[in-house]
Amino acid sequence: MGKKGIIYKILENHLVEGNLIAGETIGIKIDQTLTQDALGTMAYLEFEALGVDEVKTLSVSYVDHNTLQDGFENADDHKYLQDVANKYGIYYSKAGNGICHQVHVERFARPGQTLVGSDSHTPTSGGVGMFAMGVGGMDVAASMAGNTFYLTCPKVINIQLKGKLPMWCSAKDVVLKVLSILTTKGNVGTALEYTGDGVQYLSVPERATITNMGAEMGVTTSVFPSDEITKQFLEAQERGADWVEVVADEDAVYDETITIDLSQLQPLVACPHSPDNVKTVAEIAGMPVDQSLVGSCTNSSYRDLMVVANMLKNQKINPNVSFGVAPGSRQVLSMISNNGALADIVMSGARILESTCGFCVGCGQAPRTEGVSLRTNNRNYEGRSGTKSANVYLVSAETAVASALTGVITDPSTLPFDKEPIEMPHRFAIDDSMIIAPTKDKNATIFRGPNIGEPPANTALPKSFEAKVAIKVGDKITTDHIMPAGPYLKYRSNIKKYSNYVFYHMNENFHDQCLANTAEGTFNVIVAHESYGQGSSREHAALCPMYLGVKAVIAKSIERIHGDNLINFGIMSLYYDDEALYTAIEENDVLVFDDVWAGLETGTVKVINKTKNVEYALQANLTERQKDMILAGGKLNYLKEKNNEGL
Ligand code: MIC
Ligand code: SF4
Repeated sequence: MGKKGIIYKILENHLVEGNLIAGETIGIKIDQTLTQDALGTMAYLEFEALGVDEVKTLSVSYVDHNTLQDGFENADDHKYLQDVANKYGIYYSKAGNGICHQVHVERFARPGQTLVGSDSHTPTSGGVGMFAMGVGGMDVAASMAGNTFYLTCPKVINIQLKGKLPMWCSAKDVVLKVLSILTTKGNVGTALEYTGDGVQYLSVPERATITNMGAEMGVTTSVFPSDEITKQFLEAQERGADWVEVVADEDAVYDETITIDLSQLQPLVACPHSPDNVKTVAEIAGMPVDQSLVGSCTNSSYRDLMVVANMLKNQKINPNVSFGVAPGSRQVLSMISNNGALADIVMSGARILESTCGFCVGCGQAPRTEGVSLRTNNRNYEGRSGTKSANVYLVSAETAVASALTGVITDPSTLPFDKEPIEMPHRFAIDDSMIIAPTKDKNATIFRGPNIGEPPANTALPKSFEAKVAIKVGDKITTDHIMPAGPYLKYRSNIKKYSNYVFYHMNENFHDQCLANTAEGTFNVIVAHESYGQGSSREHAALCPMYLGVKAVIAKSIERIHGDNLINFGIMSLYYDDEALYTAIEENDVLVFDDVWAGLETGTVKVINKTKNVEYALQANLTERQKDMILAGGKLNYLKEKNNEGL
């Protein structure tokens, strides 16, 4: 047959329903799932609500986000997660074992298989040739229960990598280059497949850096081939048996091809406040730096930390810079401590941080007021660092260290020394003692601290109702805008409490206004423009608005994971093309939804703006299944109804 790329080959092997035609809905079998704690508690509460006695997938529950423990909440959540994992057959990776995506690549990811994870950077495992997607917690719960996973069959862009990177460029510069081309908008329904002769020069961790940041483009997934390099990596992880070759057919057909000549790349940087605001480091060189941090699931592998250590050997961090390093996993940390690299990092004046998400999700290391912070992570949304006025620049480990040494933003290729080549280890340090295998004891009791609530129930969508425009927002609203993380992260298991912070940094009164509207018998809607719901897969950005009586998001376009989360919680996503609608509609306008059921049936929902006295025809774009979920008031109700009917 021929003509297939890696992505369609994997999808074909997992296809349960539909045809592999870009844009069509397909159902696939899921082999593996992952969760992290900040979204895991809700996902497992949802899984429990489905009433299944054991997971049907290879599933891993990681604790890496909420590890600050400045109160009982995090520790309570950890205990709940460990108990649930043990009972239902899920591996539990304890706090301290590392960041979910780094550890998953090391210990679990398998070429040719499918993975869904309740974290938008799940495609990191695409670095070993896996079809890995970030999804909402409810979708992970449904997959663990053995349900088919439905997605829009993506169109595939082939990124052809040619040649070899210059000495001071690395994988981060490659993905920033791709971001500068594809941007963070308009990539819904697209997947990226990396091929070309340049691939052979990239190690698995470097490939994982690249697939990781596909999340920032909003693509469905990014995948590298599984080749000799993958085989060597898995063998070095004592997982040689997990290797299979997954490569594209020579004459594979793609929807589009982008060629990147690696040899022509320069060190790049994503400037505030969007990962696609890409410039060359040389363009902004010389700007004083307050903070520089290496870590996160993007750049914290053994390879990255060895680059850091080699560059810092016998050097001192500039006195004006606070330099921190968070090794991505316990494996990485143990290897750099055993080979002496950690000592080189410590002696340079670096701060050693825990192997967790930490600063990347705004838990600690907030920069000073208007500070300049260089970070190797993947998101520099305004305020995510914990300091609204700070300017966060996303860079490679090489650029982060070069700048920490000089005190100003520095292109590493201007340093007066050469970069030492990094050899990938023939054997990684393997010790899975912090990954607890489940006993599947059906009678085990599950600890539920006071922070753990029930997932809030929604009711079926009313046929006709009135709703107020509770907020009107602009382009590229991220789920960090909708549902801030940082200090509020610990309330993820407590929807009532967390709902206080919906849109908190945009309108502090959003929560109170919404509840005041519902008390008067009026629901709420959110009006947005392009690319609503970028970034994190946090389903709380749908779940908490649902709790506040939001029935619809009216937008020009909505990003994939968030769009699915809205449907999972019974919130209609309704689309317009007409710019005039967006210009005229205002906060507090009263909208009348009359026989919305009929509208969902035809695909066009008619809404009367009673305040402005005009009628809108909004597009619903729902599949039959999605429509049924909306009518049922969300996926949980839908799946329960389906199970009761024996479907
Ligand atoms: C992120 O990087 O934004 C997070 C925190 O990992 C999120 C998950 C979350 O909000 O818990 C993500 O990427 O999905
Ligand atoms: Fe954690 Fe940051 Fe990666 Fe999200 S992007 S999983 S917060 S390290």
